[in-house]
Amino acid sequence: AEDGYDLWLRYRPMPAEARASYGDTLRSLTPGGDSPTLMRVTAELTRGLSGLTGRNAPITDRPGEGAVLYGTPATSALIAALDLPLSDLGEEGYLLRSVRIDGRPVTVIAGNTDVGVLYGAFELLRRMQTRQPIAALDVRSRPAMRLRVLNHWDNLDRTVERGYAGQSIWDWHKLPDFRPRLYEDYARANASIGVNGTVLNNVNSNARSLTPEYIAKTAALAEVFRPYGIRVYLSARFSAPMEIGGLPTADPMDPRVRAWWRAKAEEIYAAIPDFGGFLVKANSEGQPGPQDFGRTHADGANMLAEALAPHGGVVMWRAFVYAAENPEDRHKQANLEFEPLDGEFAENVLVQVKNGAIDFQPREPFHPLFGAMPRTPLMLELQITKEYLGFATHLAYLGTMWEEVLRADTWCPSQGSTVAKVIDGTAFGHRLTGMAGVANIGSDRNWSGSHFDQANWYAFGRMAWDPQAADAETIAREWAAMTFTPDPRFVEPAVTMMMGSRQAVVDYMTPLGLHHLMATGHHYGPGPWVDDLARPEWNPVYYHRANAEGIGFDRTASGSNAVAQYAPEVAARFGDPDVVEEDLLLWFHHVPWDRRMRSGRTLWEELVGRYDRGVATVGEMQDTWARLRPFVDDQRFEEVAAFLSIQKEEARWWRDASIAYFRVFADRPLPEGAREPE
Ligand code: GCW
Repeated sequence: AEDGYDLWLRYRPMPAEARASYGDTLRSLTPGGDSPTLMRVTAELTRGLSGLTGRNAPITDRPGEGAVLYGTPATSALIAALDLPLSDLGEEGYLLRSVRIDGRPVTVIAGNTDVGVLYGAFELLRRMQTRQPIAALDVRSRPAMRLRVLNHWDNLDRTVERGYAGQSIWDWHKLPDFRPRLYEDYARANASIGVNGTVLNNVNSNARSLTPEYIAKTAALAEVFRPYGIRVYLSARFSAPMEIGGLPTADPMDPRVRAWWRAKAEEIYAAIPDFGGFLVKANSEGQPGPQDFGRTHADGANMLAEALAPHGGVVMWRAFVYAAENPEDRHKQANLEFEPLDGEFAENVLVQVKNGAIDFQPREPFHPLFGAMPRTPLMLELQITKEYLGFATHLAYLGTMWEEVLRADTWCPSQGSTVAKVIDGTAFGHRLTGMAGVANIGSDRNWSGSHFDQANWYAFGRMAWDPQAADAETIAREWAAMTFTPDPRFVEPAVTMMMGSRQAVVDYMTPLGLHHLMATGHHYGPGPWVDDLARPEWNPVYYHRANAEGIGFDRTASGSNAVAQYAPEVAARFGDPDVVEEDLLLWFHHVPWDRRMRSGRTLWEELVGRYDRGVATVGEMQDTWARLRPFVDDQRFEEVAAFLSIQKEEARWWRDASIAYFRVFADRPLPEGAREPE
């Protein structure tokens, strides 16, 4: 059935001509070793070649004409003899090359490690799936980032925080003994896009995940993932020494607490020798942390780092903090807490920073911390699951959002220091680097809750491999070709639809820099009127600040002055309403309703226009999809079509509710031609 389970690893038969030519180029397999990883490579190539070309590729010891020879120089004399340029490919890079051995054409996949070879095998298959030539290959690639990690916000009871794809795929109850095929397919999918780590449990974490019982379960998953180059990590609850360790405190300066964490690390590494480390949400939204004991984030992180260091583990310490007691603009709080700690974190600590300062909104300016902590490795945290972009039913390709943040120029230390360069270490010479994505994976047959949300998982991996090179459109094209069909009559319109989809959500939910206007709790649907929540910064009215004069949050010197947390050049741009991009205008400025916009319309007219444009774009997406019917199987076609019609309804809902509400303040007529809200 075409239920989406195969993701982008969907090796359906090519058309006859292609089958013959690709099949002739790749006829047989010569593994250069028999490690667990190379056995997985053999399995994947076998599956891919037989699926795509319809021919079986026999396994041979000597590479004959059309062989694929794969392995490392360490385990294969044949590969060693080729004297390939592998030295600068690191531990995870790969080389694909068409060579001749004894006069016969052979395709080589080589790396310094078996995992590099695995990545190369997936690249070869990707080239076939996207119908690129493979007869004269000379490709070398290595990841620019060390940690490419999914963050599962999965609870031990199998609920998933902000998950819209069913239950958690981790069936804790049946682990460690029962390991369904699903776990291995999860690992295949991740390895195919270069993901090399996974944090199994929610950052709002339960200390039980660190008990012996759960360490054994985690070890079982680690065993499944290991041949695929994927390490497991756990979210650590800071107060665990009290909850499961029987200590009266979790103070990071207390020797008993330090000893407890050291022993815990030893226990974990005894079961999982390649355990990755801990992810920590501390002193944020009610989670325990070092500040409960009068200590800093650095004190807390360094204590855990000390426990993990002897085993090679890392701490990913989150900067997503905003305190109830702090009256400052929420936008500023992470910088206020973390900037002063720059330089104080241990060597194996990364500070993990969301792309924007508020919370995964449809559009945010880049987080000011990226230009403010040169002496600390900063990890970028993206949200693959669409908490604020319509859950799984709204089609929103996030590649464009992530490309926008990666390309944003922090101007720190100088022009051109993009967020990509900050996180990949080139801006400040850090070697410990990483990118995290909050997973959108669940137990739904299609993994992600919707077919198009698979693209966001895919894009995350591809972008984490090399953030400076990340190109949302190329990635969308690859994904669409692999997941549906490489026929350009499908791919081109589908990619156009994807590329415009996130802007459409911005337009119908939070245009022109508006943000955090969603309904309470579940974050689905509009709630710009909400102003009765316990903490001021939870209320949408705190963010839009609409009144009779205008709308928007003044974050310049006359307001919260959050702009001053950016480098002066960036602050100057964001801080000037005539210069800042209109898509961020109301993020930084409180703007009069009659201000002239670049279109010549007033702000009020422009606002309504953007809402209308968002709704209209969804209509166009529906039309596009309808035209693509001939290229898509019925099951997936119908599912996507049904979701698009939900999205259309709800785009209207957002538009109508927002316009009806803001109009009370604007007190101006709807622009000519605009539909009355229902
Ligand atoms: O976006 C908010 C979410 C919370 C989440 C928190 C965080 C895990 O609404 O559900 O908790 O961010 O990132 O810690």
